Formats: sequence, C-alpha cells, structure tokens
Amino acid sequence: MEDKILNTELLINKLLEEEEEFHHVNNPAADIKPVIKKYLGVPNHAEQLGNKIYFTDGDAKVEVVVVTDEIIRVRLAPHGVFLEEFSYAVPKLVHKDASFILLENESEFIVSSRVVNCHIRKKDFFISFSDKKNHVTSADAVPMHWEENVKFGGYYVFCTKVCEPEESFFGLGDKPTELNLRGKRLKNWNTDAYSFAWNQDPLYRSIPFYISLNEDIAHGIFFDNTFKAQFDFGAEDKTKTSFWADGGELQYYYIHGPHMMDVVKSYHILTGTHPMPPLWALGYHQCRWSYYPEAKVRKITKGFRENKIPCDGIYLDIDYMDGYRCFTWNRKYFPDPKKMISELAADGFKTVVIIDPGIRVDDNYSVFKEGKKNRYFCRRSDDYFMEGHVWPGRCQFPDFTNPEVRTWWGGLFDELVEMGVAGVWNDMNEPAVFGAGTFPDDVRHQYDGFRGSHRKAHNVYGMQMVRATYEGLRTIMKNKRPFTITRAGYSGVQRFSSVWTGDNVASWEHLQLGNIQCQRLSVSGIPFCGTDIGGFSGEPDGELFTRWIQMGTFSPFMRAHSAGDTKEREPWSFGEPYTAINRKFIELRYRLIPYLYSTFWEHHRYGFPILRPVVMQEQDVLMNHFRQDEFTYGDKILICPVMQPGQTSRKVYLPKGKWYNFWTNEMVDGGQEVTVPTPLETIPIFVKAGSVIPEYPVMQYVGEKEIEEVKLNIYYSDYEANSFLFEDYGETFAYEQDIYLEKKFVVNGDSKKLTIQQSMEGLYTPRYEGYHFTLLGLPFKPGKIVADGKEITDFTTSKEKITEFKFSKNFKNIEIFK
Ligand code: MIG
Repeated sequence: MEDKILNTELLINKLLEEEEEFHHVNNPAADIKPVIKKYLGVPNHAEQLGNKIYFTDGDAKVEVVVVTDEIIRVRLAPHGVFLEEFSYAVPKLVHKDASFILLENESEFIVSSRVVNCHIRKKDFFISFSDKKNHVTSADAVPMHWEENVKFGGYYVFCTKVCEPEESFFGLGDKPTELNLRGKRLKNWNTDAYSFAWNQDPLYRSIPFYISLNEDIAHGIFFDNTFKAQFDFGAEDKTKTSFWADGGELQYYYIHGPHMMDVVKSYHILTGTHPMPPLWALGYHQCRWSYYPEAKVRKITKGFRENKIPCDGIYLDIDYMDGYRCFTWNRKYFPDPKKMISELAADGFKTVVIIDPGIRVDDNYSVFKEGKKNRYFCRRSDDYFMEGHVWPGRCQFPDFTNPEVRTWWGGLFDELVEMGVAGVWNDMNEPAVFGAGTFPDDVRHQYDGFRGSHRKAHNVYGMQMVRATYEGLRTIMKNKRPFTITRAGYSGVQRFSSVWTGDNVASWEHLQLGNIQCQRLSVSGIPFCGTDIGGFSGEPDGELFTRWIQMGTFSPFMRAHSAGDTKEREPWSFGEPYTAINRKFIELRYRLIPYLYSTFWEHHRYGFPILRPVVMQEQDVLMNHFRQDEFTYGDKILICPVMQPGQTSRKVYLPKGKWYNFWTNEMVDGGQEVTVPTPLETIPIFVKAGSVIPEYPVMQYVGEKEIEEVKLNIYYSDYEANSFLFEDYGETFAYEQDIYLEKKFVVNGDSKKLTIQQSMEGLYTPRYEGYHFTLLGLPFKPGKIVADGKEITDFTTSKEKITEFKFSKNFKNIEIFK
C-alpha cells in the first residue's frame, strides 16, 4: 500500500507542477487532493457520555470504553461518525461494574480503570496503556490512521504500535508457523488450503487476537474487524507492530494481563467459551473420506470392537449423500440409514455426518427449492445469484449471516437427528469454491441487518454456518448437547463448535506443525481442536501414525482422518507393534476422560484453555517464549510429543516445581531440561506433584458400562496443591441449571504424612459409590491410614511403592501416616 500511495503522490505532484504552467479558469477539480493516508491530528477535546469517552481532533473522533477493569476498547471514526455497534465475535459487551475516571494534565488525557490507564497524548493523539505502576505495556508508534477506499467506500484502517526489542507474540488462531509470531507478517482471510505448507498464510480461520509478552507482562489486542486484515509483528520494521484491515472500523480491545492466562480469560469474557461437549465427544473419533457403502462402515466399527480399540465417533464424509446434495442419502450405499445408525449406536458408535454450504442448483431438490423460494441464497451486487462449482456441481449458497436463513438451516437437521445422527461436520465453509477459491467481493450479505459485501462477511461466513448448525441441532435435540465441528471460523466460533486444522499432510513436519497449531488455537480462544491424525493427504508409515496417535491422545479433540486416495488408515492398519501401542494410547485417552472433562469445565466456566504452551506456565523465562514442543494438558499433565523418526530419547523442559514421570513414577525437579527415553511405546508424560488425577476404567466407548468406582491417582507432594473434578450427566444442559458437582482436592505432605481433603459443591450425585485410591511417590512406607476418623486396614503397598485402598466418594479427609 505504502508504495502505491507514494507513487500516486509523486504522480499527482508532477501533474500539479505541469498544470501550474497552464491557466485554469474556474476549474474546481484542480484543487481536489489525491487519496492519501490520514493520521489523527491533535486531540483538542474530551467528552464523557455515560461510560464512553470521546476525543476529537476536530474532524476524526476516538471513542474509549472501559469494558472491565482489564479491558479497554478503542474505536476510531475518521470523520466523526461511528458505525452502529454490532459484532459476531462479541455478542454482548459486558460492563462488569467497570468504574473509571477521566483525568487530564498538561500533556495527556488519562482514562483510568482500577487496573489500566489509557493515555491519550495531547501533542499528537498517541494512545498508550500502562498498569498501576505506570509501566507502559503498549504504545502507539504513530497515530491511528486511515485511507479512503474509493472503490468500495469506507476506509483502510491502520494501527501501529511500538514493538519492544524482546517482545514476543502469540495467538492468531491456526497460523502454520512458529508459536512465537515475532518477526512475522500474517493475514486473516479464510482460505481452503489443501495440503498447506509450513508458513503458508492464510489458512482456514481468522482470529484477530494476539497476546504480547514483554518484560514478564502480557497484554492482548483483539482487533474485532472481519475484513481482510493483516498483522505485522516487527517484520517490516523491527520497532513496530501493526495491524490493519481493508475496511470496517478501527476497533480494538486492549486486554491487560499481567499473565498470559489472564489475557486469555478476559478474551473469553468478550467472545464466550465453548459449551460443555457431550462426554462421548472426548473419546476417539474415526473418520475417512469416505467410508461407504454401509458394509464398509460396519466393517470399520466391527474392527474397533474386535481389536478392542475404544472408539466413540464414526464419520460419514460427502459420499453418503445423493449426488452430494446436503440432507439427502445415497440409498444405493445406505439403503436404510436409520437402521444402520441405530445399530451403530447400540454398539456404542455415534454417527457424525458432513454438511457443506453449497446447495445444488436443482429444481427437483427440496432444499434448493425452499432456499430459492424464500430468497435465502447469496446474490451478487447486480442481483444475480452467487453461483459456483463445488462437489454437487453448480451451487448456490445460503446467506448464513441472515438470522432467518440460520433458523431455516437449523431446522433442516430434524430428519438427520430423527435418524439418530449425533453430530455434524461443517466443511468448505471458508467458503470454498472450485476454481475461484471463494466468493467474489461483490456478493451481498444481510449481516444480521447491518448489510455488507463479501469483503465484510467472508471471514464470518463459516462461523455463521456452524452457528446455524449448532443452534438448529440444539433446538431439535431438546436438552441434549450437540456435537459440531467446523473448518472455517472467526473469533467466537468456540461458542458453537470444535475445529480441526484442515487438510494436513502425512509428514513428520506436519506432526510438528499440528502440535504448534493446537497450542496456538488453544491460546486463541479455540479450545476444542485437533489435527487429522495420520495426516489427511499422503501416506504415513506405522511409526509416524503411532507417534501421531500418541500426540492426538492429548489433543482436546482426537480424530483420525484421511483422504480417499490413501491406504486404509485405522489404528490397526499397520500391524504389530503399532496396533498394540495405538490401543494402549487410545485406552489412556479413555482413562483420562474425567480429567479432560474437568479441564473442559475449567474452560467453559472460567475461560482457561485446555492445552497450554510452556510459556503460559512460566512467561518470565525468556527461553520459554521460544519453546513449542512441550505443552500441558490441563495444568497437571505435561506432554512432549515425539516428532522425529527413530528418536530414542529427547530433551524435555519441565517448568519449576516437582514432576513425576508418568511411566516410571520417578520424581524429577523442574526448572530444567531433562533427557527422557522415547521408545516407540511411550512419549514423555509428566504429572505435577500434588495432583489428583481422576481415572475411569477403560471402556470401548463412553457409557459402555456403569462406572463402579473412580480411580484417584494421587501424586505425593511436600507442598499444598489443589485439583478439581467435575461431574455431571455428560449429555444434557442441566449444568446450565447448576446441576453438576465440582469437587476440590487438596493434597499436602511431609516426610511422615500425606493428607488428602475433599470438598464438594453442586447438585449432582454420581452413581458410583467409591474411590479407588492410588498413592504414588510417597517418601515413606505407610503404616496407618485414617479416613474421616476411621482407620483403613485394608490397604496394600507394592514393591514399586504404590499404595492402594478404597473408600467412599464422600470422604472429607484422609491421612496417611508413616
Ligand atoms: O474438497 O469432504 O478438509 O476433511 O474429507 C475436499 C471431503 C473436501 C475437505 C476437508 C476434508 C474432507 C474433504 N473436504
């Protein structure tokens, strides 16, 4: 842009010079200035209207809103007129009793909340933020600026901030590049990116939210703008961080930390969290393009049960439909889908079906007919229909930004639900169009009454599609939790869906990339994420597949998927020893379901991500800003996937504190790198001292058997540590009526004693009666165990020094003495 403008400027100056040689008589055109970037001038005025404060340079206006103590929103109106407030990302701007004051001194205006100060410099309209110790965390490097968009109207809008020498950057969703975004320039424009490569940009999702970390203080910037947007983290000029968009408003939220976790939690206050998933969705999912006909599907599901490999989800990709027409069935392949789905369900499989946005232009097809009659399909600027080719052939596309269309779309799922379908997979919703890539810019959208071209709606199209899907399913399924998965998304998509990282490749490099992408999505507000285990395109060998299953065991969402032109790709496809190892890890996934589910609750209720990069654990250690292999799964279990072939050992960094090697129960001091053996059978897994890790018995699918007891693995520590367990029905929205149980465990020990306390809150009563306690890492041989005042005589201690006993789930206090 810069170049273009300079050139225009030169050209016009030249023209003006030339023109001066002529004499103009009454020619007003000679005075019209060319379109150039304009910067905010000098703020001469501050005015408070309710909780909004306005500053103006006489023409442009800046609005500052204190949203919470930690969140301040800034908006710019180039000629003083703000757009009407509307955001798909932020459904409701909460003002959590945010009190603030407006101050003024010689050099600046200051809007001050209880936590943050927003400074508006009088000299030049620079905006900066500081904490209560007057430490500046974010500062403009130039004033906010804009440029008129002659072709479409509105403005290109720009914000440029100072980039500090040691500042690191995280977030932005699914970017396939290093975790730390320092030195990169990235673009948000949802794109179908088949077999994407390292550093390819953009991919499927647009999450205009980043976290900055500098001198141990984190803050976030959420640039809530749906237009094509770019971020530059010191790439063009290492002293500057910029973000800009092709249209819309320059509107961003400054989110104060000081910890990265605080920033993520506050971001979730704005954009919402993921609803509790149905418990089965935390199991293993098997997918492929495509399992058909019915006999094939049954062969696969039978394979799981015969091989005793747990599995909950089975997917039908596009070939289940009749000519790829959404909401139809190919009756040759699937003569009686209802019967098939119910028989699969009886065997513990939930069926998930794909639904794409493209609706075949076909006057004999009811979905097309309804959409046409009701004018639900997108149109071009001159009122032609938006037509393009996708799988069904020539298609039109519902305008999911229209609430009426969303309601209609949601209702279309009733037949599928009636047949027993448990989940829906939304693909191609960037939206993808063969040949053209996506829709042209001039396509019109209703945009919930706020109207816009595709330039404005493109990045939210997929999110609104999966929203329509989720809301429709929720209505039809009554009180049952739907499961949805989407490829495209925008900030806030987590309120409606899980995501997968799209069409990856069966390579070791992609295993690494997947690891980074899941961590990045997690800190970007998208907790329920996973990769296509094994790689979508290409052929993994047994080793790569097994390493991927091992990593996927610790992805919040665990699904194997592959393209149709690849070899069979089930967990037993590679023979031994791979099958046994894959089974062992998928079983581990199931054992840890209560732990994952509790972590999910922490996300849903409190806004914590499920996966947490090491830098989030210890942001004060500069080295950690560059670590991207290790992550924690919840806050108790640290994982370091093996991402290279033939690797027999690897270095793992453990944050400070004490950790137990999950495989050997050996205790290791954190705050250092340790070398861990990595035979194919294991990957490095460490559990934090003091953790209580709940465990279910291995089942072939969630709910296969009644749970008779829950195992509590208790890792000794000589300092106090808390753990949580969340329990509820696992499939209804009763938790919204507070029907659940939140248990808290407090573990503390010394050289002669370990105590475990439990407290509970909530209205739910699980059906099992007791816990099976497993104590690990005790520094003494237990002589006496007292539970709620009663002595337990029936305990064992193995030669591996593991002590086991049973007691009631309602215990309050257990003491283990030397
Ligand atoms: O043009 O439905 O990313 O998971 O299997 C390809 C077929 C369309 C792309 C998805 C992939 C899916 C495939 N789809």
